[in-house]
Amino acid sequence: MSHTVYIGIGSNIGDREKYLQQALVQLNKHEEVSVTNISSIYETDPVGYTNQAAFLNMAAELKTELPPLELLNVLQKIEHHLNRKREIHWGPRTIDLDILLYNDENIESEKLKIPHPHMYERAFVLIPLYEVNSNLILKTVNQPIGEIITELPDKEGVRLWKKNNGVGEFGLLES
Ligand code: PH2
Ligand code: MG
Ligand code: MG
Repeated sequence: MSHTVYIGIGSNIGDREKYLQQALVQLNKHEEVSVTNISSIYETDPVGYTNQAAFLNMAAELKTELPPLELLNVLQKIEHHLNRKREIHWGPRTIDLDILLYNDENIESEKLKIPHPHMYERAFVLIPLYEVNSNLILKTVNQPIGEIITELPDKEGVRLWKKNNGVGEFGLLES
């Protein structure tokens, strides 16, 4: 059975767009993962640790046969491959790949929490995610995603940077 997964992607070091693009291409190349929808790219003010450069953020929908921890492992390998260093908590990074939702599952392990525990308060996560699937209902708060976004305070920190013109964007369908 194929699982439906939503991920958040971010970068604020170096050629940010290229890191997003390479992460998606590498994910889609994996035999047991397909990227089925992507958002536009947004430029976003840093949240949490604010003394760092602006991020590019986006969201993607995946279909995969992999169970959650194996998918996490694939994402971490791609982060490593794209030169991710773990230094400051919430600090600058070439690439960050976060699992937001995995089907409707709730997972609470040391390595992985799904739904992503901070996603409900973050406009840089929810605005791109809404673009990927505007029908999502976030079970933990039992609210449609559009309603949560309406109530979010910091939306002006999220600005459309490059509009997505279809899933063929970023060369995803080329390999
Ligand atoms: N990621 C963080 C902390 N702060 N701020 C923005 N704008 N975008 C991010 O992706 C981000 C952040 C930790 O993962
Ligand atoms: Mg993150
Ligand atoms: Mg992360």
